[in-house]
Amino acid sequence: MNKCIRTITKEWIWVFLFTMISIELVNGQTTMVNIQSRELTSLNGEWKGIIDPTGTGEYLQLWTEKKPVKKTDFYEYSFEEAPVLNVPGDFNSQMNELTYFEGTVWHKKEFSYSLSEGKRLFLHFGAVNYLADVYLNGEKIGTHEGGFTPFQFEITDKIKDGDNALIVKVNNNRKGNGLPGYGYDWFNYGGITRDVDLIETDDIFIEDYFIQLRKGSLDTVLGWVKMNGSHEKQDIEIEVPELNLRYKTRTDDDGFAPVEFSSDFGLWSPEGPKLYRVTLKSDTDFLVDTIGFRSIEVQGNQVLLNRKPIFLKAVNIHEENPQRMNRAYSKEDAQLLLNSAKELGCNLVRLAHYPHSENMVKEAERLGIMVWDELPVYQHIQFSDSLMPAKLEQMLQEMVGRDKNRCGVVVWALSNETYPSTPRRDDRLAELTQKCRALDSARLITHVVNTQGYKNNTVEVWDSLYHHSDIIAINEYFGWYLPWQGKPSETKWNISFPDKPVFISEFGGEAVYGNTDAPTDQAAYWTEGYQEKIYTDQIVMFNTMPNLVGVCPWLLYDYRSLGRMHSVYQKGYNRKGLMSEKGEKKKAWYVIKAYFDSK
Ligand code: GCB
Repeated sequence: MNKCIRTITKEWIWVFLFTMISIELVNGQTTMVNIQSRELTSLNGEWKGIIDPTGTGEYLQLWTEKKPVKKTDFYEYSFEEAPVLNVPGDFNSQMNELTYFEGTVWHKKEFSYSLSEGKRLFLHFGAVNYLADVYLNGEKIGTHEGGFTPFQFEITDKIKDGDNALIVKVNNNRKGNGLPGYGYDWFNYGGITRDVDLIETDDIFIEDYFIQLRKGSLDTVLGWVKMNGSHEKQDIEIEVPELNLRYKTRTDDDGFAPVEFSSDFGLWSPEGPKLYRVTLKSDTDFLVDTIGFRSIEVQGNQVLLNRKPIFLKAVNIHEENPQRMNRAYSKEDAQLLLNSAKELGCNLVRLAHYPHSENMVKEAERLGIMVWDELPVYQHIQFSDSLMPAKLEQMLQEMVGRDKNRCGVVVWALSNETYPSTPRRDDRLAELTQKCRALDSARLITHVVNTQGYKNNTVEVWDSLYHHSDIIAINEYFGWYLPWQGKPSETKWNISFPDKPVFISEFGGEAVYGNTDAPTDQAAYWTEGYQEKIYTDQIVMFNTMPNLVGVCPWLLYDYRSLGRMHSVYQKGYNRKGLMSEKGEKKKAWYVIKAYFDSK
């Protein structure tokens, strides 16, 4: 059955107005969605790199690439024989000299292009960690801050017919007022870590769209389509051939078209990750996407997927390829990590602690794994910095902008372990939550907190950020950072928000794979047995918890983190993996596997 409705509801007008305000305030340029369906020229591959630990390249204006003309001329830089850096790729893992490098590496790519008459051209980066200054043919075309989200610049008027030189100053220095700030427990892989593409479009093209079920509905899509270019009114047609569904809408004076239609969708779920081929056609553009339909909501103290309660069997994952020890980015990397999560019995992955590549999100959706997308608002953030609201908003916009049509994404996590004592934390994060709800009113929003008290075998859960969270997300390390305060089976819970669902977003402890001979009753030996006991005790404790809707061990694989300096056991790795970096399963893996199988 195919009902086509063209009612304009208040709900979407509000959503769209807010979206527009956000975009105008922060970026000036919206990053287009679904670039895989567009006319692309990849700039991936071999680039040249100049390492600039002292920052002299800026003073020398390295992007001008001056060449000696007179006999007396010389310039103290040249890309000519510079080392090759592969893009996408973090630079740290590509050259020994760069292993621990945090600073500037200039990247250069030469390419040839010829832009057809009447077309527009955009330069799109999947992600650059952390700051990117981009120069084309000696001219600066823009800057971007933030290591894990896409951005683009229009270069229609800057591209030359024939040879072009693209130079990107990539800097991965930590910044006090960055996102994240100075301190974090993962490896700071710098570089052009995701794809770089040229995107050619017509003068007027479909820039963005939102096609997902309206909150709580199992049959009605509520969304919009937005054109870029002239704002002449245009017909837009959305088709889902498998459902025999053809829906028509029309853009208004702002190039915006409301979308609302119903159908008898086969719903996406972990058991049946159904996706449909969806096409969008305007007078001047045609895009194909693969979209699924499902509802996610909280009702009382439960999480409902497609209106049925679900227990979230989750695992934390960092974006690191455990075999190659570099920043993960490809489909193959995603499959390696996600198949491991699947083998563990997971139906959700928490992509910690920043937006992972689009490959990760899409592969998870394809494999039937729900995704928890997270902003790198991690621990000590300078919320009172005057630039912080704009940075937060931009990153939110870029994360939600990219992933909003992925039904696999069920949670937007807006912060992790921030501290109530940090000035302006509460109001800045409250504002961010409101903005997130305005961008997408259908998914769950949460803030992850570790401020709970734990004394006399009672856990006091209270942080004010939970006012803004659909689910209470708790990180706790009882049995590791905090010794057990009584019998796990007798743990008491005092949760200030008794009506909300509770999710344990982190728990665990460290162990070295194969370390089974040392005493298993002492933390300082990093034994598998000690870690295993933490897990069995935790599972006993979970039975004492009210409103528990899921758990998420920290984490799947051991991963690099330079603050982990124990020279016998850690060697620069956080050893809380259920598996070693080589994929060897520790005893705790089997405990979680059995727990998930029982759920
Ligand atoms: C946490 C953090 C996570 C750390 C983990 C640990 O609470 O959220 O990023 O890596 O603890 O291993 O200490």
